[in-house]
Amino acid sequence: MREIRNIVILTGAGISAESGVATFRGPDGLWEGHRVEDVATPEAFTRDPGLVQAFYDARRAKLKGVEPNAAHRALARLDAEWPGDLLIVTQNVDDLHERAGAERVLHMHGELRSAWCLACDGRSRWEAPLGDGPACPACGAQGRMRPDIVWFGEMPYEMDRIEAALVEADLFVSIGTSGAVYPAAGYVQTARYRGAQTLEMNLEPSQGSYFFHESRIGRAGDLVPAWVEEMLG
Ligand code: BJW
Repeated sequence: MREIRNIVILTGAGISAESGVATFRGPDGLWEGHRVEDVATPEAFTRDPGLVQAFYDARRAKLKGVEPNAAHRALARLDAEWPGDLLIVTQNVDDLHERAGAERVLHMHGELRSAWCLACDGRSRWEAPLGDGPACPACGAQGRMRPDIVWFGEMPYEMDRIEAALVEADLFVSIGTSGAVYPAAGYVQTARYRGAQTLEMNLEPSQGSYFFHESRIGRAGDLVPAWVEEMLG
């Protein structure tokens, strides 16, 4: 096995579940009660912007009441203390990695606390509702702000940077993601093909579980701190 210096960590909704943020799939998932096509596609936004804005306004408001958990804090510690390259690629649109103190974080599916102005193409930090059609702080256009979220059929952010990190990775770790959504679901294969060791930590085997060298099954809040201790110990 080659020495581990460069680490890429992919996180999904499962890492925030113990903080009280809903996951997507499964019995209590966010998609329960919503059809994906009704809220998470650009077509849905064109058809019914009020419904889509309300869905994201409610989730943005809920963020104020949640805190990072032991898994976020452990990754922040690894980020601070790991001497090699490290990149946390999160599919999550919450800001719990940052609030735990992690710095090397990339949000491939966008962020709830960011708004995208369709008039000037600018992004602004955003805490308030978007449903009432606020003006863009950059260009002043009224009612042209949408959630800065990557919907189905849209290109995830920073694909080149992610690809470059995967190619250089000695270790790829996936935490709390079902492996149902591409391109993130394919990252284990990219990293493994380039010689990385691969590890997943999830409540249950993910859809791509057989691509990983090792699967640890359990809660992120238990598994991730123990793994970080192994890495730094
Ligand atoms: C715990 C736990 C605990 C619970 N501890 N674990 C056919 C084949 C292949 C691809 C496609 C296809 N048809 C269409 C596509 C492309 C499409 C896609 O993948 N569709 C699939 C449905 C098949 N992808 C796209 O459109 C993407 N864009 C794209 O591909 O552009 C073109 C392109 C091509 C090639 C290269 C590059 C680009 C865009 C995808 C955008 C995804 N957006 C969403 C919603 C918006 C954000 C939001 O509203 O918040 O992002 S979908 C939703 O799923 C969200 C998530 O980030 C994403 C992944 O979900 P995640 O995180 O895995 O959550 P869950 O709920 O699925 O799983 C949670 C897991 O945690 C479970 O396993 C639990 O067991 C576990 N867990 N508690 C540990 N305590």
